Amino acid sequence: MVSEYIPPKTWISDTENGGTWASINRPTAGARHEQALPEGEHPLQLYSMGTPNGQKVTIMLEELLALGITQAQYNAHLISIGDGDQFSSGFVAINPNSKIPALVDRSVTPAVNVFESGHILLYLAEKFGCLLPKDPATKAVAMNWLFWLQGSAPYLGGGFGHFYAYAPEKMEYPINRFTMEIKRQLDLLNNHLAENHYLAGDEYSIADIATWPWYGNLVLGKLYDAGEFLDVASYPNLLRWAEEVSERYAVQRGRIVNRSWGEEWEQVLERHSADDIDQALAKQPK
Ligand SMILES: N[C@@H](CCC(=O)N[C@@H](CS)C(=O)NCC(=O)O)C(=O)O
Repeated sequence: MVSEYIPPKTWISDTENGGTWASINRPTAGARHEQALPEGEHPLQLYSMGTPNGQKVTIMLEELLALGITQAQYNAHLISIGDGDQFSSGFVAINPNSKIPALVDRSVTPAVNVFESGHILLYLAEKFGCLLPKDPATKAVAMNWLFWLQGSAPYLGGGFGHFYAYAPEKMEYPINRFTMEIKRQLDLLNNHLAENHYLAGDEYSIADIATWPWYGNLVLGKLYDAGEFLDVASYPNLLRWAEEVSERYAVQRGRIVNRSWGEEWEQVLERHSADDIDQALAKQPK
């Protein structure tokens, strides 16, 4: 296929590209409107949405609470990215990159702003001394996979997911290009998980917490509705891991926080206490 598009000498932003997220895209950074962020009573304030990047942090916080770490109590405020909440002056002051998730740790003075989901996981693991292996060699394996995820998931979300699910039309070239890469990534995870129970070996860690919302949800058919297209049944070790992680109490809780779509029982728009999640889960059909 030969493209009829001839790029101009210098690109200018003068067209609507029509994709699902087109209305929020602009080629400039910085705040677009003045608005302060809400604040709750807990030491940790999370500003997020229940996308895979958002789920990483709410699953982490629920894992910490399940371990009995009460200092991990948090308020999770919804940042609706389709409505442009990430461009408010309050959000940009915490994360100049205008992407969810962003965390404010008010348990220290001055308060610490943390952005980039992988960094938030590492920050919390180090702050509370858990979910990151202590042995240096095993810690290095966990960090390898955490950094792998942060570098690889954009090919899944911004590449495959964008062209397969969100682009205004189905285009063969980008879908083929990103499907090739995603199937290579799935094969990589499947091979690694044939030899390892979790990504860093025997210990469940922030590497699993970062990876499950993307690749776990994908192979369980909960992301882009692409299970059949990607033939996920051909990755049995990855499926075994995805199912096992999805059964964790903290994962079942964290995955529904700041979520504004899906079934009613899986939408906890804002989480200010454990009760907000309990009430939603109670509505889950048995
Ligand atoms: N590398 C970032 C990516 C975060 C990200 O892409 N967030 C998306 C939602 S999953 C977002 O906020 N998009 C809004 C926008 O692009 O304006 C991280 O891991 O935190």
